[in-house]
Amino acid sequence: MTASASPRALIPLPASVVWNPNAFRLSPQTRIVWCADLPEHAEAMVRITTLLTDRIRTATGFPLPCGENRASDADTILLEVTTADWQSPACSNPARADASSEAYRLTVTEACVRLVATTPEGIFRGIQTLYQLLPAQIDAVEPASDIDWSVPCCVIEDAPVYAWRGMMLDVARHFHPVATVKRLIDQLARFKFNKLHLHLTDDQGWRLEIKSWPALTEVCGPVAVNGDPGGFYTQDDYRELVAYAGSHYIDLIPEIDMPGHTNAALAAYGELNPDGVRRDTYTGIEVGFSSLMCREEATYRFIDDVLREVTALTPGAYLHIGGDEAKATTEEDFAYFIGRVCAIAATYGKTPIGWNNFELAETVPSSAVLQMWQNESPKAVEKGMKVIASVPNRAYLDMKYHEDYPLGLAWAGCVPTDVAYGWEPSDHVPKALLLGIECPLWTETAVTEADIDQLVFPRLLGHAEVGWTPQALRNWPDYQIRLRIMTERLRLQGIRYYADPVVKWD
Ligand code: TNX
Repeated sequence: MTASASPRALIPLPASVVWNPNAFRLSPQTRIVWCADLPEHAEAMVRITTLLTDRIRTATGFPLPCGENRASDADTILLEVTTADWQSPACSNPARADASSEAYRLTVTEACVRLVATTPEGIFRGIQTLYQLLPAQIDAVEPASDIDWSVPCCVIEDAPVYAWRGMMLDVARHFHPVATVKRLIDQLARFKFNKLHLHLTDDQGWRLEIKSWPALTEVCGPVAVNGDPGGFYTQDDYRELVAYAGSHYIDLIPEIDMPGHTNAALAAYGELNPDGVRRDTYTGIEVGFSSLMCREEATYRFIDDVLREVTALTPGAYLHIGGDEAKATTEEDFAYFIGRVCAIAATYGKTPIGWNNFELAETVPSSAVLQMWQNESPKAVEKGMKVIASVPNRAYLDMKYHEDYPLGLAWAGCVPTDVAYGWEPSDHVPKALLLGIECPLWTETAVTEADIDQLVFPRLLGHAEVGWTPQALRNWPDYQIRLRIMTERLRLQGIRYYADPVVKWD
């Protein structure tokens, strides 16, 4: 097979790419080496180098000697973390002073491949680009023969436009096991996402073991929408997910949704209800009927315990506290409640994130983050709060592709693949306040891994580019060509994407 038989495509498109003639060819003698000018980066670089080497060894069957070495000799792939002689690529977003931590420069010549960044995280992002520059068989689980393992010569300078590029998975409406979440993390990493938000609790289910309140998962672990099988993560499972995500430079953001969306807690513990009586478990998909008691200290003892245990499992800076659709809570109670919960999050050293309308509560500090699931949020802008844009008729992965599509909901309209690609978060929030984007997958209708695949792919790839690539470089005709090439790789990996007819596939 020749290189031209396996076209290359980059998603998200880097900030700058210069293609040069000729190619670097992997051979059985190719060495993979790393170096770092700070000793604290050594451990991460060993891990990243091992990940890269294992992947290439599996696909090629080549021995590929690897280790620490500074030399970029012929037939070498060099991964170099340095702050010394290297200016990180300019980031087009003036709001991003920290952009350089994910920036990288990848230089491919006939002799060698050199990937440079100021952090191991930057190297990790750059390696995803290198995979995309290799033939598609790099993703095969069995060694492939007769492949020209070439990488086209180029100079790529790259950094993301937005710091927050996330996806949300609702595991409360339907539970999704550790293996499914890890498989999703693999894909998120390939497309340079850096956040995975897990919606762990809702009216139907409670999916994270809380040792001080065991009935949460005993009673509402097994419950799911439509009476489907449920499940929950033990704290060990959750730690495993945090570590797996972390090794892919993805932060796991836990969400405990409150004061609404809490029927699972109310069904597990009578003491959380005004009459002291446990509520029935719930398998429907209506929203807005449940509320914690906002003026009872019992509620805050519960929340303190839950957030303490969740914090102990969470190395990242953020705790998502929900706050959406609290239709069974009065406005005054809501404001009082949100203020109390933000204060609890602060005692555990975490920055709270909430959905609209939590920003309307006067008690919300301007240091809290709004996850915006409306088209705009004037109050958050007035308060100067940082915003994650999850505009539903663009970013929601659970909206149907088209009216007759069997999976998904349509309350925000349909979201075909071109719409999921062609949006710009700064049309909705001033850029200075935008942390970035998140595309939520609510799972009322997503029961199986195949359901998740079809709702997520290929739309996720469009959001990857919205979050990473400067708007001026994005265009739908060019993207369709790259998407076609990339979906071939998804197919090789067993990802059951939806071949949306709005895409020109041939
Ligand atoms: C709205 S968006 C919700 C969820 C539903 C979703 C279905 C938001 C903060 N809340 O409770 O699952 O719609 O699309």
